[in-house]
Amino acid sequence: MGPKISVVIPTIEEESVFGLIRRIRKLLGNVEIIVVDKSGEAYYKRLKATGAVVIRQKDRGVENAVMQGLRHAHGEILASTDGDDTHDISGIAAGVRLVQEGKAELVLGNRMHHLEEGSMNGYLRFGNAMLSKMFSTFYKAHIDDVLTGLFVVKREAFDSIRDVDPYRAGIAFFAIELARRGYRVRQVDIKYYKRRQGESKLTRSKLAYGINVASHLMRQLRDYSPLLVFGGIGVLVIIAGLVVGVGVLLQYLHSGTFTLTGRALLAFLLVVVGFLFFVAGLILDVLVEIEKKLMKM
Ligand SMILES: Nc1nc2c(ncn2[C@@H]2O[C@H](COP(=O)(O)OP(=O)(O)OP(=O)(O)O)[C@@H](O)[C@H]2O)c(=O)[nH]1
Ligand SMILES: [Mg+2]
Repeated sequence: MGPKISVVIPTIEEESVFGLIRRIRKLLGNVEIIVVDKSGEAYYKRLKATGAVVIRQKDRGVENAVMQGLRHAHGEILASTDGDDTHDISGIAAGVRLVQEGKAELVLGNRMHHLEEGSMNGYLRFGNAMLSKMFSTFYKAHIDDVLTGLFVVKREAFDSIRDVDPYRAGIAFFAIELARRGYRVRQVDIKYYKRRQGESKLTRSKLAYGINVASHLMRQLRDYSPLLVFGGIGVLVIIAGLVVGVGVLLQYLHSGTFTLTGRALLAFLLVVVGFLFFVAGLILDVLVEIEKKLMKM
């Protein structure tokens, strides 16, 4: 017998959920299925009849829904996939294998190599690519689809964030929070289908989601790689100072006179400020390293 698996499905009146539940059982056998529902009474009754655990969501947002479901889960390995049945659920089995083999604590289903025609528009593809690139750079991972709706996570990793209040970033919330705690994030390729039924529940907020993911990634950069940010700014300012100062030096070498006082002062200031930025980055970097060590204890 393999490990106990729990699968969380967020849904708002998605008709596809019923077929999805059947197929998950067929593919994964005896798994715990937890549906987090924000729909009407009739739909709720039909959900209960499937035998899945059904949680009625009181607050809003897909990340809150998934968080609630995961908090209720009993599995050793936890997973989540969208209720509109657009993600290829064989990705759950592949993700479980990677986690079991000890190769990652979080596995994201990467849809970008197998997009069904019409499943994702150009804006979203571009935005997703940008955010995934940022994520991969900051966390030294190789992720192409940080906005995916399918993921698998090891219980112990999830437990480290179970009390965190989700921010509005969809599944990227989980990826960011786990990566910043040092858990390894990998991906498995999955197919992505276009919606067969119903309408998008996130359409209006997609831009807001994207901006929020970007701003949280930037915050991580500021908090967690201060040497890169402050050191980088410092180096740029020092270079600017040197560029300004070189004219003063050339004049002095040529004519032996020194008339460009304002320019010299500016150059001097820039170099000093740049140096201070650099030192601040170094100090913050040491503090962050200490904090990271303390968080792991
Ligand atoms: N419980 C719950 N489920 C939600 C909420 N928002 C979205 N969902 C579900 O989360 C899944 C993802 O939402 P979608 O509307 O499919 O988002 P999307 O995939 O970006 O949009 P489409 O490309 O149109 O499918 C779906 O199963 C939704 O029903 C929410 O606030 N609460
Ligand atoms: Mg969808």
